[in-house]
Amino acid sequence: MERSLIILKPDAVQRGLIGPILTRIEQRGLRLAGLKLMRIDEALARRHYAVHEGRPFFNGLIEYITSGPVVVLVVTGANVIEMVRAMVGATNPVKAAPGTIRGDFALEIGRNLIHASDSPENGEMETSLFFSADELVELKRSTDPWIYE
Ligand code: IDP
Ligand code: MG
Repeated sequence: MERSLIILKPDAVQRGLIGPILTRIEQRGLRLAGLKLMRIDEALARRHYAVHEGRPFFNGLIEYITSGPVVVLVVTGANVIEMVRAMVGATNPVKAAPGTIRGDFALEIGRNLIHASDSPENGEMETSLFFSADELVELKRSTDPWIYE
């Protein structure tokens, strides 16, 4: 079982895209473990994006991700890291395929709407960065046997 930490970035919230993006995730059948609206402060932003520290876009990235409320969620299941990354599309929306979230809704790399964990290890790390254990649930749905063989 993997966990993917997804962030609907401030541009997604401001543009009224919470619903359309969550709909894709829900319709795919992905299993939610956590979901909340929050503001990312500078300290959390720097920890989350620590790997990019020193890059020319780093300061702009911190400014962007802290510029307004975000929606954060955790989805769980086999292969969710790869599946969610495929749904999100390439980092640069110019290269993102139509049918992906960035390929359908975004134009520029600095306003690319959504974050998703890029490895199972980072999925675990990022989940614990954004959610305490008591904020996460084990969701059982009556539809599960129709989604998982
Ligand atoms: P990812 O979000 O697809 O995993 P990363 O390479 O991990 O992409 O970069 C993290 C975030 O940093 C991107 O989603 C984007 O918001 C921002 N970013 C990355 N490269 C650039 C750039 O060249 N200019 C502006 N922002 C960038
Ligand atoms: Mg990344």
